[in-house]
Amino acid sequence: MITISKKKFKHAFKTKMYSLYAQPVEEASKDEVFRVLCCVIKDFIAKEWVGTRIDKEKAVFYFSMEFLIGRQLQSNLLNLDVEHEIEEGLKELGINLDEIIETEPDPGLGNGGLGRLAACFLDSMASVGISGHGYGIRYKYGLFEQKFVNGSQVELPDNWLKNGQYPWETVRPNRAVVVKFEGDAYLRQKADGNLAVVHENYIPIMAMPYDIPIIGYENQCINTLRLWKSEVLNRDFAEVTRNAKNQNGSYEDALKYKYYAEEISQVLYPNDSNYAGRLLRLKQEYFFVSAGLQDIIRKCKKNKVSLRDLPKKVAVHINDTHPTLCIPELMRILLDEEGFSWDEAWDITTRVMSYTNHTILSEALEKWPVEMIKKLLPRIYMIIEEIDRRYVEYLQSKYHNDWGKINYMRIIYNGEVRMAHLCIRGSHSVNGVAKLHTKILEKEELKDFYQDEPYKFNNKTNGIAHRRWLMSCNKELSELITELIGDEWKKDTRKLKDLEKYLDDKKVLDRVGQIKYNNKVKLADYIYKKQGIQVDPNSIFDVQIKRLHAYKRQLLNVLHILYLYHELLDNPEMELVPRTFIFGAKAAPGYYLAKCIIKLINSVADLVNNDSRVNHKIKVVFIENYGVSIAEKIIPAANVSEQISTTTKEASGTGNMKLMMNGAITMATMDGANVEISEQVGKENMFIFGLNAEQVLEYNKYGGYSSKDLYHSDRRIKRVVDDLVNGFIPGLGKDGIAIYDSLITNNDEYFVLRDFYSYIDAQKSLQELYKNKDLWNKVSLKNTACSGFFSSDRTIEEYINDIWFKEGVK
Ligand code: B1H
Repeated sequence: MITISKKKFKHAFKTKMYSLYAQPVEEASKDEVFRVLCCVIKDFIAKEWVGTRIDKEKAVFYFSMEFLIGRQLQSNLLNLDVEHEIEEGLKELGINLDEIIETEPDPGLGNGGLGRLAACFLDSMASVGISGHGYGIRYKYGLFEQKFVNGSQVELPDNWLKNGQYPWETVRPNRAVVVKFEGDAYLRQKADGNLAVVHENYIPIMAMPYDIPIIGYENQCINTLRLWKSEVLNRDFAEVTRNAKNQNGSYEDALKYKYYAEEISQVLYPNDSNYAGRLLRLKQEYFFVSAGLQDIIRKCKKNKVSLRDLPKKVAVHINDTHPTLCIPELMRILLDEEGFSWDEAWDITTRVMSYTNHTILSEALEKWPVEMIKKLLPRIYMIIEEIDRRYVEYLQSKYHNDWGKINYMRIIYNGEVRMAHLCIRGSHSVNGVAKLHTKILEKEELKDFYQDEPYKFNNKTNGIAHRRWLMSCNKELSELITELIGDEWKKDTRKLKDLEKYLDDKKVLDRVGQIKYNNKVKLADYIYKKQGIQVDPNSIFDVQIKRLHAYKRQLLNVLHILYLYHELLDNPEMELVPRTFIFGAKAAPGYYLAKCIIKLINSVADLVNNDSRVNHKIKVVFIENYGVSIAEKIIPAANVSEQISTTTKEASGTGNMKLMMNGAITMATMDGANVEISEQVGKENMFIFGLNAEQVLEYNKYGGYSSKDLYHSDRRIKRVVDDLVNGFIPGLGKDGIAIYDSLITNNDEYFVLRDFYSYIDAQKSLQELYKNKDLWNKVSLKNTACSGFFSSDRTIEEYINDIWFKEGVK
């Protein structure tokens, strides 16, 4: 049992301050206080954090290129249930805990939803008490820091480790492993006539593990997020170079080797939902996959687990296709190092592996050139070829040489390795991340695979860690909930339903409104301090926070703002409830259209915010450098949650769930998990608009609709579109032309104009509801009450029951 009394804490804190910094508490900087606090907490949990249990129970290893864990201090204090003692103890030492919380760096080791989902899953695995761990990369630089210069996005490096070591991590040199790249791989006949695999002249890279504790909620369970850093081998690295490729290794070669090694974990690729087929990315993928699997095999041996029993003891989860190489890498270990036959190794591998698909966007599907894999990973390539050969043999016998189908499904085709196909073939489970998404996978995108092996497919609707996204970011609302229904909801969010008893209780509704208002005041304060814009907490806070992508349609939102601007200028007496439009979004640095849209939003913000005819009615704020810790400030203050992607394109979304849980009302297309939000809360308690999935799929069969016809036939649509190119928006310049072209010249691939009126109508209804304060607060509370389904604890229970611990894979 972990208990920390105030007295014990203060003593430990002062002692640690001396041992680390040789100074009394009064002389410490905030950063020093933060670091000492982390060390004290780590000392307290040291006994419980014993490392991974594999022997007694099954362990889950979640492989992901991204873990967007956010700040850890507050969430660790909450999960350990020691927030109060530590806050009070610090106060007596003259330290304000909230200020210390704000000094923690936010590790941006992910792009968006996929990376944050992995972090929520870690939290939930520990909180439901399973042995579930993360494997990833310790990027030296996380997702870039975003700055706006003249309204355009500029990227700065995210040097999150600049103040020294990350205080939550522990480096474990005795667990380092070697990962082998390049060289020559071939089969050689041994003296006994059997074949042996030779892999020689390779480049050895050291994978150094850095462990971060993942603390379960009030349950003593502490799991590990193990992130690997790439380094030169710990020997004289000039010698390594000599022994490897270059027989006469020079100083220069040694430096090249050092660069080669360290480059691998240098920086996170900043492309959300987009595949960049670069060699370095492939190196990253194999690097952490190989390190992680070697680590698992080592743990099994240490715990005397027979590798035949691997599927009973270990589940490996592949988070999108990025860790696909888990499949051939485990095959390699079992075949080459452990002496299993192909059939035995394949049986073990497929029973261990499971895979989640996170997107159907074609630009996100990983396909690696055969030549690249062959050169970088010669032995792995041989194994992939054999998997493909056997797969084709199977398909041939089943589909009678239907080569159209076989070529469509096989793994290696047209000089490329299709990672999703390898994942499906090599796993026992394939899941989508929301009902609609899974249905589209089964009926459209992966139809042939579903028909071939339907039992592998299943849905796991995403979820969010309600501890971070309600209990810690919105304390006031959490306290009200507990006051009304007790605190069982903290361990079982379905209990939030009990709030429905209060839907007609005027006093409760007033308090719900007051709490939202208080949160809005705090956010308004933050916006003013950070960006110098004054916003009115009485206005509707209308929030769209997510990566910038054409399919997410921030453009639809800003065109609506332009539309309102015109309407107000035309008719100054028009009735409009004051609104603050809040955006937060990073664009991938190479995504031109997305960057143009950022420029557009900032230019419209300048235009509107500085026009005294309208700026008491509409304000536009684009919050710089959106990320986890800024989300924690925005979400509790949101009235409206914009979830307006082109239907079929957003696999799930998770921001939608966070906002709903905090009482924001959703403006949505019937896309991704919005469909399930509507099932939970009822369509009448959100605002739904736009084309449905069938309509979008039907249009797409025939090349879309005609945006030009719509543009020429509708005066108000033409007006806002023309604004993009006629100088109406000062400072926009050529960026407007690219957006115009995407809408008109290139026929509006994402149906922005097609959904425009439907969106405007829905926005009008929303405004009507806001005018009725009691009704608005009622719908807000109803949303919180119905959000329990979206806890990632529920999602993780489903993964446990249907995928990881399922009979047959045990
Ligand atoms: C999601 C990604 C993604 N889907 C490639 N796909 C990446 C793909 O760096 N890359 O190469 C990075 C990210 N991310 C998101 O996953 C979906 O768009 C969301 O709808 C979903 O909620 C989230 C979690 O499942």
